[in-house]
Amino acid sequence: MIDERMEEAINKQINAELYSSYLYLSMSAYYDSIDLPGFANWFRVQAEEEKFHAMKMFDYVGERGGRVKLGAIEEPQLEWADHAAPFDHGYAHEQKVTGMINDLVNLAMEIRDHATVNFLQWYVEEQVEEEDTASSIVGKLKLIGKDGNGLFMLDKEMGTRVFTPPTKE
Ligand code: OFO
Repeated sequence: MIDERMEEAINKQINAELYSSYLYLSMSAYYDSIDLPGFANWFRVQAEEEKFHAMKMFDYVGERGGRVKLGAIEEPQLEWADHAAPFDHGYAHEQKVTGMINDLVNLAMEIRDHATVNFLQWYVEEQVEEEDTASSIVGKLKLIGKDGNGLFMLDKEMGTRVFTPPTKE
């Protein structure tokens, strides 16, 4: 049976992951509105990934005899200053999420919930990847600057991303 404090903290994180999904979906809509369909696709796939992160926790709470409690999801930002801004925002957001995951691990350690410490390792690794991916696109966008051809090529590349659910373990 999961400790009540852990249950509550994971429930909050489920909300945060769903918010991430909502935020990235909003970025997808923004890119669609400025005619960068590849970027829009990339964030739509990213939104799916975030939903997967939430559902993995959703299942875990159930497996441990806890109760999932869903709360309201905050309204995401709708507009950004330019085509590069959502990636700066996304990178900063992922760093914030890494902090949240670390806090969850700290709590699990503090209450000696080894099963949850173990479960959360998947997220610890996932956050390394999430930050790395976001920062590398931020870097590419800086290199491209105002070069229209470069942006066109990157948009094309981003359009090829497809969602593949990560393996369960
Ligand atoms: Fe769920 O990793 Fe991004 O937010």
